Amino acid sequence: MSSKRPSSGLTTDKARSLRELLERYNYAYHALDTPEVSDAKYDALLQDLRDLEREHPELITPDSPTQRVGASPLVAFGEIKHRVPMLSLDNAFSEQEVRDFDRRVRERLNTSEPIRYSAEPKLDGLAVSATYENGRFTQGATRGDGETGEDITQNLRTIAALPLRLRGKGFPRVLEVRGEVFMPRERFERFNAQAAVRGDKVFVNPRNAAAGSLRQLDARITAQRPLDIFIYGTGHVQDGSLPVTHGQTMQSLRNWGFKLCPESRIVESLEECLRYYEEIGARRDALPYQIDGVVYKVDELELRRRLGFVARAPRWAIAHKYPAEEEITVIRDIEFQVGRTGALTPVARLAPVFVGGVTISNATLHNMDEVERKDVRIGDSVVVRRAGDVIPEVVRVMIERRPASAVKVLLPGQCPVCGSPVVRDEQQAVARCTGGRSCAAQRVEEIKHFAARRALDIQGLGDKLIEQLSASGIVKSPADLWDLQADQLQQLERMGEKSAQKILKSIQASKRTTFPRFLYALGIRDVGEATASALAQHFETLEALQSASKEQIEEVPDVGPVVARNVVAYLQEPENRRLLERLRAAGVTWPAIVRASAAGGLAGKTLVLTGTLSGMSREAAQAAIMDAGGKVTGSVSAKTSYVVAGTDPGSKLKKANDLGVAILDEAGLLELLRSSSRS
Ligand code: 9MJ
Repeated sequence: MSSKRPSSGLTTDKARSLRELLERYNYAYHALDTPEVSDAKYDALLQDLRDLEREHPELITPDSPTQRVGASPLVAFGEIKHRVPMLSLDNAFSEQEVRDFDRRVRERLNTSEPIRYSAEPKLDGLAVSATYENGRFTQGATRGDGETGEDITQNLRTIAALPLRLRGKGFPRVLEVRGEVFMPRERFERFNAQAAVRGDKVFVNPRNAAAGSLRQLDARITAQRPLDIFIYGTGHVQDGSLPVTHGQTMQSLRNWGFKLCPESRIVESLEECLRYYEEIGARRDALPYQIDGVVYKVDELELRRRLGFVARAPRWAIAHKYPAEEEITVIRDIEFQVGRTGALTPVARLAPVFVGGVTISNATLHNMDEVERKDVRIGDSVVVRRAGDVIPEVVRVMIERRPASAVKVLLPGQCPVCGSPVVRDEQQAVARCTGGRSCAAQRVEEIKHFAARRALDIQGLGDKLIEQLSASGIVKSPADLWDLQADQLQQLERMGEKSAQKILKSIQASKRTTFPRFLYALGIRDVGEATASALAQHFETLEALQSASKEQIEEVPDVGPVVARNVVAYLQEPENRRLLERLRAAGVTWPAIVRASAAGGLAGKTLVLTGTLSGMSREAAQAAIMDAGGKVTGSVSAKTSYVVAGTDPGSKLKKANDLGVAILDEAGLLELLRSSSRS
């Protein structure tokens, strides 16, 4: 802790300018629903001011943004004074801060027992209050500054999820509930897409869409907005009583007709809170609404009363925040990357920004159609998004911030890497370099794809290394990998003898593969893993596939004329034929594809599962095999009929290879099950 020092003119100025900046951002965010900075940036500035004020308490003014919550009411709405203040929540940005919170709670309650909490997603919407008298909805209000909110009775009334009359009985004569109004993600996207078509204003995020919709003076406009509401607490209660815990109160509210968040639950300890945070975090993107954290609230209302609150936040609750998934930054440049099939992908070079837990400086713009549809220009301020492990992307442009100097990008006529002409298909959004393997970028990407985990899975041969090998001219084609010598590898930067030997070894090991993986590794346009697998199952051998006509290839399930044409074109190309010959000569092999026996399904067959299956659980696969009459065992022997290899297979795959046991991938297993049930 730093000691408190007297404030100088400089610190006074700093506090003032921070306040002015925060006021401006606050007004733009709350009153205009048009944020000027991201939430994370705002939070960081507010934290700076809090720190400054903690060190120099004499600088605190009553109107400092640290001393109030939210914006003052819009004058056009009537004001409503909250009979019970509408509290906001303190934030925790780390596990440690949550542990500190729990410790403070137990210290104040003088207990070492675990505390029971309500754990709830923290919706990113607008907090509201709804009052019922004799079971009828009479008044709706925003939080406003926590003491006084805006009268949005007519607007709230338009939200279908909010009951106008309570069901059942036993509710207090006067009952005020509190909750969050939000726009579900899917509805938000649909709404924005329609607004864009009409040329109307689009909302920056679902939160602003909800706030902007509720703040309509004309409730008929609100009624057209796809809003939803979850109730998460109560306020003023008169002539009647509620249960003694939050959990039981929520159950009563549910019975009276309120909509609650289905993910909320009661947990028994701090550790369970932290597990809840991880669990909800992992599913964050799959939830139908936007959340920015989870909330933990002491469940027992008597304990809450004893804990009380400080300033505007209760001591009995805390919001545990997730890293922001969307941020605002500036596009410095737009460049084109050339992929394996020559496709040109526009990539935005960004002013570095911290989002989704990492700093990013590039985001994909997918293709030119997307650039045109979103009207993205160099110099634009944009919302970028990075969620989970997905590639960061530009979500939308903040048109209102476009500088006069913003520059449109055009599709280049020539490949930026090799100079070959670029063509853009009439129906296709994709533009392609026509250079083929004469283009260095396409060559490198072909090798990367070939070596990738789901293809030949050459461990240790990463993208960077392939780029080095390609740039130095040592490896020009996937087939060159088998001619690599240790001294060639050792010439490269940061490559010792040991690493070089290890890579050579894994290149050798990758020779033993499966037919589907091999087909996929070739990188034939539009032939993904599923198609590769279907082709392998159907033709069984490379020779059979090579001599098949386009029409014969079209007979494969789910293979259409375009894919069939691409396959034939690839296999007929002399350069590709040479590549296949060289790969076979280098010793790339796979076990023969074995078909299911015609009679009796899988009766008498023994299967071993290894690795992770993407489309089904191991239990489901096991059940399906047993249903078809087969047996599943844990270890591979010469008697094993098939080894089913998912991603990251273990040593069982190697053993199967060594023993010459037939290997299926997931698609192969499905095909086997299908053909067994047919017979
Ligand atoms: C949200 N935003 O989902 C609270 N909240 O409780 C939940 N907000 C809250 N609870 C007391 N689930 C004050 C705010």
